[in-house]
Amino acid sequence: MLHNSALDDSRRPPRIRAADDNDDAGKGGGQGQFGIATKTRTRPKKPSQFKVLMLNDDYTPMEFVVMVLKRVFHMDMEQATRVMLHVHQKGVGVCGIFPYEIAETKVNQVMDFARQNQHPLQCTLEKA
Ligand code: TYC
Repeated sequence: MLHNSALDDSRRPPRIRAADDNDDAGKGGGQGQFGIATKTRTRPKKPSQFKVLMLNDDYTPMEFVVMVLKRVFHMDMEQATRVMLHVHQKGVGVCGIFPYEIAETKVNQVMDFARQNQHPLQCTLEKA
């Protein structure tokens, strides 16, 4: 795709303006020269993303892991089975990538569900 960088500012640093840029120096206010140096973002930062990781263990039944992946991560049977087998074989696997609060909620749901069923299944998050 052609990229017209004259129209696209997505790759530019955010426009930052100082709160004391008001050109009021010399009007007798004094704030222009000595105002508090705060900076305001015009565009909010993208929220950072977190991977939710599932860990292997020797005791949690495969069917339970598949059920958790379907329930918490909305995977279908095929996807859930693929992720479960990947974790079983490699020791760890990614269930999904989410903003921090959603990732944390999903980790808690998996851990609560495992505990209620007395399985040692572990789930954690990591910055993407
Ligand atoms: N290794 C487990 C077993 O053989 C299955 C398992 C898969 C457990 C993935 C945890 O995250 C897991 N029963």
